[in-house]
Amino acid sequence: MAKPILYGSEMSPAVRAVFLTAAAIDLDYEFKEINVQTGENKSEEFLKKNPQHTIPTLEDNGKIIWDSHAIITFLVGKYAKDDSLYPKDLYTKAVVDQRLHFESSVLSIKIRAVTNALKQDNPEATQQSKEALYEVYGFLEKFLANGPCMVGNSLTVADFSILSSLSSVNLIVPVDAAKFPKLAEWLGRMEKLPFYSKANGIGLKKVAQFIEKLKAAIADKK
Ligand SMILES: N[C@@H](CCC(=O)N[C@@H](CS)C(=O)NCC(=O)O)C(=O)O
Repeated sequence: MAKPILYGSEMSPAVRAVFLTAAAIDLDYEFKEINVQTGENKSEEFLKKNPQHTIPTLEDNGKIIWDSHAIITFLVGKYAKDDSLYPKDLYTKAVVDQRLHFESSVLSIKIRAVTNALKQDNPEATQQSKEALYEVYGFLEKFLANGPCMVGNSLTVADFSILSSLSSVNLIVPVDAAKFPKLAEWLGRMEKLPFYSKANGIGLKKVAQFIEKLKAAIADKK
C-alpha cells in the first residue's frame, strides 16, 4: 500500500496539528510542500484534490481528506496502534470532538481576528480582538480543570489541535501564567513532548520570523 501523502506548509498551525499526530503515531508518510503565499494551493492540480484549496490536505490510498480535524482523527483511527489519542468510548470521544470543534470554530476564528487587526495596524481592533482571545484562554483554562490534558488525564488529538494554534498565537498574545496558570503549564508540558520540536517548533520559528518581518514592515510605513 502506498504511503499517505500530506500536502501543506509547516507555517500553518492546522498542518502542524497533523505533523504532531503523525509523529505521535509514528506514521510513515510523504510530505509535499504547498506554498499558499505563491498560490500553489489554487493550481488546477491542487483544486482537483481540494476545491476549498486549504492545507492540510491528505491523500490516502487515492482518497482525499481535508481539514486538519478530519485528518487527525482519521489517521488515528486507521494507523495508530490503539485508540488512546481518539478514544472510541462514546462520551470521551464526544468531549474530544467538542475540543476539536472549539479549535475550529472559536480559537482559530479569534486568532484570525487578532492577526487581521495586526496586519491592518488597527490599535482599536487589536485591543478588542486580544480581549476576545483572553476570554478563549479562560475557556481553555477551564478545559484543564479535570486533568493535565485537554480531555482529562490522557493526551488526545485535541491537545495537538489546540497546541499548534495556541503556540502560534502565543507569539503575539502570550498566555499569562498569572492569569491562566493551568494553560501556561500545559503549554510548557506540551513543548517537552519528544516530537514537539520537529513537529511544531520548526514551523513556529518560521512563524515568529514572519511576524517580526510584518511588524518591521508596519513600522517602516509610519
Ligand atoms: N479548519 C481548517 C483550516 C485550514 C486553513 O484555513 N488553512 C490555511 C492555512 S493555515 C489555508 O489553507 N489557507 C489558504 C486558503 O484558504 O486558500 C483546518 O483545520 O484544516
